[in-house]
Amino acid sequence: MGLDFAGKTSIITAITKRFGFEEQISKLAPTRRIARDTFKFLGLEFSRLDFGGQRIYRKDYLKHPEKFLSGIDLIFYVIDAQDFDRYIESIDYLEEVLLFFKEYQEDVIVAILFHKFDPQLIDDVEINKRILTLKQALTRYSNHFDIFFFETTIFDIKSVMDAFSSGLSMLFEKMEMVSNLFAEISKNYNAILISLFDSKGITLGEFYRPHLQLIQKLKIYEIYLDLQKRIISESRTLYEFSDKFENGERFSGVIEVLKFGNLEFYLLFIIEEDQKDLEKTVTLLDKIESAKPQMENLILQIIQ
Ligand SMILES: Nc1nc2c(ncn2[C@@H]2O[C@H](COP(=O)(O)OP(=O)(O)OP(=O)(O)O)[C@@H](O)[C@H]2O)c(=O)[nH]1
Ligand SMILES: [Mg+2]
Repeated sequence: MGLDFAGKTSIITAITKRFGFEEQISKLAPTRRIARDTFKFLGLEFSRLDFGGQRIYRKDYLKHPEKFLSGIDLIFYVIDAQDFDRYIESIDYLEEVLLFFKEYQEDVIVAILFHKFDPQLIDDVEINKRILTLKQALTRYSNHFDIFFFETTIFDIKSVMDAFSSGLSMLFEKMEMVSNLFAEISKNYNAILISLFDSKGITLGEFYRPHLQLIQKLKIYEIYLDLQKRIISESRTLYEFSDKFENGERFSGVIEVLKFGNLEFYLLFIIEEDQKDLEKTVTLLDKIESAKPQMENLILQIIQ
């Protein structure tokens, strides 16, 4: 939900396509009423509702909230972070939506997306200040709701996928286990990153080496997206690779496909390369690969 032009349909398009969505997004028309679709995650089917945000639709939803809002488990509320002039209008709408949930159904999870936070704005003082002020104003809802904030932009697909994955993971308490386990495992491998994705690229859990730079995360994610495509087209279950960051630091990685019935997951493991002793790196990769049954066991516990 969110005002018209906030970027809701763009976000859904980006999440669904993941590649080459730019052209489609540049031509989106305003959503008429509610656009519904479904997607699967961990074998469960979810309904997704894209609430057209034009004023006349908003009025309608708020007039009969029980008809439109009942049964919703998770809201992604999208705010156009660049449009300062409409912050108040956007918060007013959010407030009215939350009022319904406060009265009738308190267990909704609310993810607030400060969207259109485009790469060139990351260090912009003005927008950062404005977003911070909004966050402070919104924390008063945390007495009643689980409320979370994200900065997103379609120019960084990872930011959108992260917000979506985090939102979904809040519906699955056990998913916390994955990230906790990865943090534990990482110590034995000098890991730069360990991530578990479903086939649509939703993150089930991840560990990053502390202080890993954003640009390095994005580099890894890009490689991952590319290799995942290749794994599917070549029907592989394992892919090893080696690459380097802009600062010259080299890393080795392995992607493993884990299958459960018709569900598929992708485990991405990235470790530092030991330049002086490459044999050590190879041994580590072998160790990771031999831990596959353990990983499968863990995922089985989560999806059951
Ligand atoms: N700069 C920038 N523009 C974006 C971003 N995401 C979406 N847009 C643009 O914002 C405009 C509105 O996007 P939509 O996704 O149609 O907005 P909406 O929230 O679905 O609007 P309604 O359907 O009317 O409720 C489009 O021109 C998009 O190209 C972003 O991250 N950054
Ligand atoms: Mg729309």
